[in-house]
Amino acid sequence: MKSLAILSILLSTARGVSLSTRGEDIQLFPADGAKNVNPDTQLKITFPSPPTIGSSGLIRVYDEADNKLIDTLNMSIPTSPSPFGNGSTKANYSDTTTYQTNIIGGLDFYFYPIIVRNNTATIYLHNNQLDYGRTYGVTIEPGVLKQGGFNGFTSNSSWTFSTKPHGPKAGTTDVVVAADGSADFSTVQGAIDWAPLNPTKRITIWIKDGNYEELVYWQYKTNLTIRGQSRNGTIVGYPNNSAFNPPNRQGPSRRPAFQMNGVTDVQLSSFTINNYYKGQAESLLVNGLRVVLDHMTLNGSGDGFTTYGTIYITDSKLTGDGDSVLGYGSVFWLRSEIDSHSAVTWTRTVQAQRHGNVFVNCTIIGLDGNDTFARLPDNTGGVMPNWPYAEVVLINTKTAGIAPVGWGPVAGPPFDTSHLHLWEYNTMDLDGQPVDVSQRLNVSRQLSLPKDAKILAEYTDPTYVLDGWTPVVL
Ligand SMILES: *[C@@H]1O[C@H](CO)[C@@H](O)[C@H](O)[C@H]1NC(C)=O
Ligand SMILES: *[C@@H]1O[C@H](CO)[C@@H](O)[C@H](O)[C@H]1NC(C)=O
Ligand SMILES: *[C@@H]1O[C@H](CO)[C@@H](O)[C@H](O)[C@H]1NC(C)=O
Ligand SMILES: *[C@@H]1O[C@H](CO)[C@@H](O)[C@H](O)[C@H]1NC(C)=O
Ligand SMILES: *[C@@H]1O[C@H](CO)[C@@H](O)[C@H](O)[C@H]1NC(C)=O
Ligand SMILES: *[C@@H]1O[C@H](CO)[C@@H](O)[C@H](O)[C@H]1NC(C)=O
Ligand SMILES: *[C@@H]1O[C@H](CO)[C@@H](O)[C@H](O)[C@H]1NC(C)=O
Ligand SMILES: *[C@@H]1O[C@H](CO)[C@@H](O)[C@H](O)[C@H]1NC(C)=O
Ligand SMILES: *[C@@H]1O[C@H](CO)[C@@H](O)[C@H](O)[C@H]1NC(C)=O
Ligand SMILES: *[C@@H]1O[C@H](CO)[C@@H](O)[C@H](O)[C@H]1NC(C)=O
Ligand SMILES: *[C@@H]1O[C@H](CO)[C@@H](O)[C@H](O)[C@H]1NC(C)=O
Ligand SMILES: CC(=O)N[C@H]1CO[C@H](CO)[C@@H](O)[C@@H]1O
Repeated sequence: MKSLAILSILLSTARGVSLSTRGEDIQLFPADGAKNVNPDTQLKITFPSPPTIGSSGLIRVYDEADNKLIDTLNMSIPTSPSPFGNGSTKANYSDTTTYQTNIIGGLDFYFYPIIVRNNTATIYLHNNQLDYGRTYGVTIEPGVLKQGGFNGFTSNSSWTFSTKPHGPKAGTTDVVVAADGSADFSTVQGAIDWAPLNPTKRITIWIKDGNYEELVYWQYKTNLTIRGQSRNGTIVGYPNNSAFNPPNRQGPSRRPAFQMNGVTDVQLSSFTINNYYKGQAESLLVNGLRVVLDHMTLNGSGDGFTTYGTIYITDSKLTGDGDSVLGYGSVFWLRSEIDSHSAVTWTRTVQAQRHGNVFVNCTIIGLDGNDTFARLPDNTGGVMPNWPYAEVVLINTKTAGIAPVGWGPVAGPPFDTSHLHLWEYNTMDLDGQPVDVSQRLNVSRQLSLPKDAKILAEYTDPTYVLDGWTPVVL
């Protein structure tokens, strides 16, 4: 039996190890001595009451075979220029401070080395440091976590575990993620990192119900489906926003909880993505071609969902705090709901792209009672032209909480509004009764039959909206 500095009794249980310290228990995950652990595991310590996170001390992971230091988390390093996500949202390029940094899917992000939820401290090692077929020992210096008599693990043999001998076999197309470590991967990112770039057979990542608090990012992968066990039960999320992860000098946005960049032929189905921060904080950012979202729940704040490329969304729900769809993409929405404060979308269609956000048989709820479908504000103090080709088309939309003006503000330096497509056909209240559109913004337009039959036929066809792609929901 291994010795634990702080412990008088060691009790093994099936799922963890109960460690009695001054009459209090802590539980370790993976359990001390656990075998067949996934290398993407998080480390969890559950206390009798919530621990506090210290501002100094090291967490270190050693390879037991050769005592090689594999990973270090240094709690003296500040998390981010805005560790609570409430500071400046602008990049400060003269700031040379080192912050807690993790490379996720090839991009650097600021991250929390420890997150406490309820009584559990989850320790996030740097991604992709652990390997298959190894035994690791974890040390935690006093002061890293404070609760009761907990004094860390100063011996590198106090908390050890062994990883699986190997990962999924070559040629595997379906893998399962389970937060409790019982499947192929323990994190969504771990499974995505494993997925090959250009598989000739579609890869499906199945996520078992559970709470996956992790920042997810990947780029350039194709032919990939990510499917939750159940839409409400499979929850992936992270507290992140443009203050916590301000823009980098170059490269993609870093503020979403879940982001895919430069992907093709990807489908997300039946799970929930949350961003737990307010501000400019996407739940999801999609930059991709032929991306399907099906039975998804997205919960973000400002710019709650940002789009680039071609996206087909069906039977899904987005909740956001304003500009809830930041829309650069061509997106066909079917039977989906958006609940939003302020403007539901800021759509930035450019002329060459032809199509923006087209909603068919959707529901749009303004959460303040006076919100608008879309706005085109002056974002640059008159420096930049507005988005004169912005397209937002609502066909058979049920609404509540939308101001009588419906659209706007459309602002900025005067521009030719004749190319705007702020169009509605048959907008209804939640009971299906027509709404009064007499006070709509003058640059918006009501479509009607028979005059607009051709437009309506075109805009109810996803292939027309999505640049010739006919989406198939797998
Ligand atoms: C780990 O502990 C063993 C036994 O106390 C010791 O021999 C070894 O040097 C330690 N390794 C490290 C890296 O601290
Ligand atoms: C931990 O970070 C602090 C602050 O940056 C630094 O002074 C210290 O040297 C670091 N410790 C180790 C072991 O790297
Ligand atoms: C951000 O939140 C922290 C913790 O609540 C608080 O101490 C700090 O004053 C806040 N900063 C700003 C700029 O509001
Ligand atoms: C940017 O960072 C530098 C160095 O930390 C600091 O002196 C300066 O006040 C920061 N500027 C802003 C606008 O926060
Ligand atoms: C924290 O505890 C509450 C109340 O028991 C529970 O509803 C919630 O799911 C827990 N949160 C996490 C992240 O486990
Ligand atoms: C993607 O997977 C499907 C089905 O497994 C396969 O038919 C198709 O050829 C693959 N696509 C590419 C581009 O390899
Ligand atoms: C999922 O959660 C939503 C919102 O909390 C609720 O309205 C819905 O009934 C739930 N669905 C299921 C199948 O539990
Ligand atoms: C979305 O997330 C916020 C912040 O965590 C939370 O307050 C809100 O209840 C969530 N909304 C939904 C619809 O889940
Ligand atoms: C939208 O709903 C109407 C009425 O239920 C239905 O006839 C139509 O086929 C639906 N449109 C699409 C694209 O599914
Ligand atoms: C819209 O309603 C919100 C909440 O009731 C209120 O704070 C805001 O001033 C209103 N805005 C307008 C333009 O009426
Ligand atoms: C819409 O109304 C505004 C003033 O409310 C006016 O300046 C503008 O010229 C009008 N645009 C069109 C296309 O009628
Ligand atoms: C809004 C929110 O959930 N904020 C949390 C983000 O995560 C940090 C780190 O765990 C918490 O301290 C915040 O409360």
